[in-house]
Amino acid sequence: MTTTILPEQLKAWETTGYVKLPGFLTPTETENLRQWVEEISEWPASDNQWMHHFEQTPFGVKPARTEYILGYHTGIRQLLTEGKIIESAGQLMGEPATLYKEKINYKYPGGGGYAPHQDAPAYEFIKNHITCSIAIDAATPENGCLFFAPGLHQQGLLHLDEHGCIEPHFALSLDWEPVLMQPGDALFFSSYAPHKSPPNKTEQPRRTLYLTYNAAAEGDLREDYYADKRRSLAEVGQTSDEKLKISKIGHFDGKPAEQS
Ligand SMILES: O=C(O)CCC(=O)C(=O)O
Repeated sequence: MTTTILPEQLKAWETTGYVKLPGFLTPTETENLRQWVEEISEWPASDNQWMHHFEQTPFGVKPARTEYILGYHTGIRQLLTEGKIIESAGQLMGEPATLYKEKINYKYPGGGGYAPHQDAPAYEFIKNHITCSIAIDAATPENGCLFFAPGLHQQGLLHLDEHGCIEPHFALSLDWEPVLMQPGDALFFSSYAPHKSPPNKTEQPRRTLYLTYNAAAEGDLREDYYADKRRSLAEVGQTSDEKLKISKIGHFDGKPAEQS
């Protein structure tokens, strides 16, 4: 099934660098996805298959993120690589898309937020990419939804600090808009769209699936990306820079932890 992005949605995309598509997944697809995410969150730790990352919350050590999931879950693979998500990414990019990376951010109660950043510096190997986030739980400012500074996605990299995030003073000068989501809503955003999110102050998780696509013409770079990321996280594991442990930039404001 193909979803066509409407002209007013394309306009919002071009003007702001992001666009929300409410009710993008059907209720059945949304429920399947919720069950798959529950299953995946319970997969045991693995050194060379999927990658789990944990964080210390006030309620104990909880999963923060799982990535590199595709090869181990048929339903997820089909959802991400066939049909309306990849087709919509291609429509927004103006050319066919291929998957670059996939992750679930769980943001359990007390889970950390993310400092203002653009994704582009974290994702090497490609110039342009688009991320599609799909809400598994409703997302609100209270439980840590994304906030965007609209209209800056065509200005390249903004002022960055030593962690690869947007320099805090500059970030304070921007106008940030929350993007509230319902389960099954999709939000597509440019790799240059500045965004951030607060911690989860509620008693329920705020789980979101993030799928990043690049132009197929630039090649299938997913394995290269993950090989490089595993190498760089292993190196960072030897240093004291805790902030870098779940990403190649230091945008995670939570406390990375070992699985308990
Ligand atoms: O899940 C969130 O709250 C923000 C995620 C994000 O910006 C990221 O993982 O780069």
